[in-house]
Amino acid sequence: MRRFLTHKARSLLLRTAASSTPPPYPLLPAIGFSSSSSSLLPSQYDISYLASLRSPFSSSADSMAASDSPIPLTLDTINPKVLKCEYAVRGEIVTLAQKLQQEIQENPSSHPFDEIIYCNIGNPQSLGQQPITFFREVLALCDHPAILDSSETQGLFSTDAIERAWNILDQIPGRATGAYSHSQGIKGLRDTIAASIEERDGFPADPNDIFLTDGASPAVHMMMQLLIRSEKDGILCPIPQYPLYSASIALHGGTLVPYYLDEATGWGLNISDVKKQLEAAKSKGITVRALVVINPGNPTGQVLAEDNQRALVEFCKKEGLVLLADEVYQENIYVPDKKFHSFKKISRSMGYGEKDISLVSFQSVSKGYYGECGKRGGYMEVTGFSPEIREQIYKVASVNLCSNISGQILASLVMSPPKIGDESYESYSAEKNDILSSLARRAKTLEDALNSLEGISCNKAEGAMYLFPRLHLPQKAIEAAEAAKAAPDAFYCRRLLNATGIVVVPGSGFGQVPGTWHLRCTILPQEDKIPAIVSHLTEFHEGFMDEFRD
Ligand code: DCS
Repeated sequence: MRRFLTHKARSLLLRTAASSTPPPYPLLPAIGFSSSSSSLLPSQYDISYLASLRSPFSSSADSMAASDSPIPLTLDTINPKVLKCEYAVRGEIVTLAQKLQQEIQENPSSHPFDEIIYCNIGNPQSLGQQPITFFREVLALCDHPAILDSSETQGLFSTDAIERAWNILDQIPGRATGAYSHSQGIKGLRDTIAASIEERDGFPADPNDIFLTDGASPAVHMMMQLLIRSEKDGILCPIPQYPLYSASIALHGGTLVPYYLDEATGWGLNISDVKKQLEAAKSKGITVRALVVINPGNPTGQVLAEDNQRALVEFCKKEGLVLLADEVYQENIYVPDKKFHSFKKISRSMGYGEKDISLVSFQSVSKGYYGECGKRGGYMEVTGFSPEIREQIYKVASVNLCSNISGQILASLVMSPPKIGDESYESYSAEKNDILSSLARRAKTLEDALNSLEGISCNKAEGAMYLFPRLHLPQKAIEAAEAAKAAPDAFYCRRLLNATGIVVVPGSGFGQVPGTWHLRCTILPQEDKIPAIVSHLTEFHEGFMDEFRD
């Protein structure tokens, strides 16, 4: 396999390098792109991506002939949808960062920095954020119920954590956390989640509408699997978008239909643009089936105004589109004048019920103040689908048997944390407020620092975990990027990494208005690291601008 893949990767690399200059982002002309088009490669514009495909295999390759390999798979024969799928958050830039990290470990003076700072991914605990004590107490007790009866446990764990663990275990048949559960998740946990949604929104929620999943990602894939029949099926997605959506649409063979968020108005949503894009897609023979909205936004950080939300609900109802509402950042809001309103609450408050709109809301334990990404918990709340379709969703969920039980327990905990009067309440709220207020300060410091730099403009992070500044790059830098066969923002991010050890993701991985360049930087490094990040970023940026000044 080694030599054959190496050979094929190289030949694809050469073929790609020989092709004409590409457009800036492969999904933007997404209306009508098809698996039979020329765009079969993940990023045919990014030569180094293909180079990275062969890197693990390259050592012994050169001396071996390819054609005698018995290995059946080549890049030409695997599912082209897999080749087409891209996921920038863990893409080429991270491969480079890992290489640099290895080099620093082997020789600490090999680079002008002594650590890699991962600002590429929303993974708070990997950067030192501590888990919420109450959640972990309950998880630990559920995982090892034998200690629940021990007298020492009373002194070590809070009484409400012990009580909650008993409650949860009582809801699990045989108290067996190591057993498969119902494919939608443990019923008692779904009851808790439904009750908390009801409390959050002020409208009824049904535990039978909840599907517990291993994070929000599998839930999104499940819905794409249900919706997409062929490349003629389109999904409206915000641009910029979180690349789970473009990746999942590519994997399932559909067409991403972009609608653009308006950077000039703080990444506002203009419903007339959404309508225009829908009409353009229809005129190309695309059947648009659903609209994705991410609120608060990733990578853009905006919190939608209520009237925008109502306009989207109205639009989806009128056009018969399923509304896929990604609400995983519902706890991450940093500005006092904005609040989270679920799309379910908005639609119910407009008087629309199950019969009027098909709506899926995604939630995750990975985000918020809890940041439990590695526990893989989340759910989708599915409303407004007929019983036959619900059965089909259930069938797809059941193919995976069930989501992991710790993730299920955590999903119930984040939706139903300690309440006033519970023993843990004070310490729980202190931990939560510390994290959220620190995130707000970090967002503001980074935003101010970026805005103080020549050629960078950055909208406020009203919510979520990211800043998405625009880079107004000098023409000479754009030409240098072209010469290096990289998108200008990828070129900038690579230079930043090589100079400072800071890992950010080029805007081209999320989609952007053609001809504009951005990067995405998380606000997650611990607060004491922020001043150093700001000074390294500033120093790098000033040097970069001087080097390429027109
Ligand atoms: N939806 C959005 C908007 C996200 O940002 C993420 C993860 C997910 C869904 C899926 O997360 P889970 O599967 O863990 O629930 N955010 C990625 C990101 O942009 N950085 O880190 C991961």
